[in-house]
Amino acid sequence: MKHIIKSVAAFITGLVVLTGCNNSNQSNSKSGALASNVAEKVYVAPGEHDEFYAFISGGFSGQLSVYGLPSGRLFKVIPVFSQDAEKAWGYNEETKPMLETSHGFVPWDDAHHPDISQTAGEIDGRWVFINGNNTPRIAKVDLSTFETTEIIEIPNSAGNHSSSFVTENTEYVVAGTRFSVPIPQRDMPIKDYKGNFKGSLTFISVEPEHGHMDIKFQLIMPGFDYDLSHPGRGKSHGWFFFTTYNTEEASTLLEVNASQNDKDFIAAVNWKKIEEYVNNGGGTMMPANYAHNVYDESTHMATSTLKKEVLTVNPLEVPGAVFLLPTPKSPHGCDVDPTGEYIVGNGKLSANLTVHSFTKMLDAIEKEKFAGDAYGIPILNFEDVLAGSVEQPGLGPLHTEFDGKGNAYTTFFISSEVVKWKLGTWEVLDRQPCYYSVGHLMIPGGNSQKPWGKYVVAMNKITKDRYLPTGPEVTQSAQLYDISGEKMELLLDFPTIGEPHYAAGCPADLIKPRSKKLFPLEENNHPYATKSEADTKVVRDGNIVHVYMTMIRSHFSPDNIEGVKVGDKVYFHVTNLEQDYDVPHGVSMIGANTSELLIMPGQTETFLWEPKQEGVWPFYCTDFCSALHQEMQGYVRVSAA
Ligand code: CUK
Ligand code: CUA
Repeated sequence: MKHIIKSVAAFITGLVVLTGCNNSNQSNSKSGALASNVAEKVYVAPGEHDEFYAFISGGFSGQLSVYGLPSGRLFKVIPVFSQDAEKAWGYNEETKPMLETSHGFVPWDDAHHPDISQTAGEIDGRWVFINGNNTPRIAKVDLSTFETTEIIEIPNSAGNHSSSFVTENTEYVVAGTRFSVPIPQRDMPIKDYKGNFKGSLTFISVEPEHGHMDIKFQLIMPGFDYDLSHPGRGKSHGWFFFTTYNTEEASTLLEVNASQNDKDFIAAVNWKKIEEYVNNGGGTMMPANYAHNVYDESTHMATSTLKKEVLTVNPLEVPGAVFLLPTPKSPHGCDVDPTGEYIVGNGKLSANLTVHSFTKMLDAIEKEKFAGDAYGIPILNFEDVLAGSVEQPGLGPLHTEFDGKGNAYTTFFISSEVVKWKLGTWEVLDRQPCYYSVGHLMIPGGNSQKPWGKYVVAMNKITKDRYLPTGPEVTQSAQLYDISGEKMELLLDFPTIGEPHYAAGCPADLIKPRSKKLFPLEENNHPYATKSEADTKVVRDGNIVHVYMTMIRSHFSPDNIEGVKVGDKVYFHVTNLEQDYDVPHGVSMIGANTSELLIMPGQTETFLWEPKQEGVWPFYCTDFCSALHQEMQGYVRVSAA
């Protein structure tokens, strides 16, 4: 056995070396000379488990995918802001409400930044939050079921990009607008942007036990674009930092490109102060439309509620709550180190990487050393808050993560590399090429007080020749590096779903013990649940027909249904009576304008069928569940209306 593993490992190593040698773009790279033990470092033997979970965003697929590290194996794709025929997400009657918004049913979004909940500044493995950029939303995925259980729409927001990052005790998940827009929305000339369009930074409270989300307040900000954010931690707990661009407040960025401000800002927000203000009755209720969708684990059903108002706060009403830190030049990522002292502004067009000091910021605020307040908000002096800068580390810095050993890792999009540098001395320690044009990177826990600084995953924007060609569209790609030693070592390429932006990771041991194996039948509170075959029935109510159906290895009950008419709306409410781990059944109906249902043990799901033609129409189980799976089938007789 051991011998086989060794030779498989050697074979994989051989492949990696070959790929590396084939690559023209890496004369200075070490991947052409990978150490012989590289394959063993990512090899997880059959039946063994990976050490880490990685949750990688699916970008424009609207999904979140779950990988193991170090193997790079894909375990699951969780539909969030998408319809998914595999799981019937957004197709069955139970989950359709999850995709409702104030604009109606929107079964798509652009999902960028997953962030795992934290307790006392450390990843706790309970929930993953993720943003939808396009129709601004924040979703919560429960890591006991790996299902999306809540989605809240963000009013007065557009682009929703500097989202969804959590504070140290998951007090809040925070969502920042990308675009400034008229607040409240109204018909007005676009050219009158300046002074009229506003940004919004939304603080969504997270109830500690079940994670129920609610918008606590919305900070109405100057008309910048807000790019990314991160919470303070440790000494800077209670603060939140946001990068901005278009501080010119221009309606077309062509103009900005011509007259680019030398510096944009990192907005520092003392959310504790605003929370106190709001708790004392501060702020203004404003009309706003937004949907709040909740999936109930006990009924296995979602409900969508349209909310009508939101509490807004003007920062000028709360002195000492918001400050602007000048930061060159079009900063993208805004990353805070594990101690909470350093705030890294990744200026995309800047030659150097700017790092601000939280201590110096507080000091300058205390001494009231301000450079001005052009927007009514105090602007600090660049020199007063600068901790240091990494000189010419690379081109096009985007994002930074931390290993908890005093090192930072920054991605450079243009020079296509990850650069390791030292916090405090700002010296560059190592650099490794990425294939190609890296966006985000992720160290498990790398945006918490306690990173597990063993691996970094780079998520690349361009794949080109890294895999077998698949026509014009090639897979997106991630790369895994070992960062346990002094030098980074490339271990693995693995394909990803959609466009991965950010990812979040943590040790599997934080999640595995909480993982649900099935849904106990006695706890199923679905209003149409059928808990034994004896209770199955077909009930007509006008032209609506309810089929109370059960499934168990390997038959449906009832399996012959008569009395249905053309033009009826037939709801199949199907309960899986199994109580064993990993025995789902599926059900599908010919001509149904929906997907199949894949129903977990103890769960009830519903699909709607509207028969258009007389006849006798079959249905069958879609999931190979037993030796008699193929026999798991039935008929519905449809008569003339
Ligand atoms: S963004 Cu994609 S590479 Cu949405 Cu976090 Cu920087
Ligand atoms: Cu049940 Cu196949």
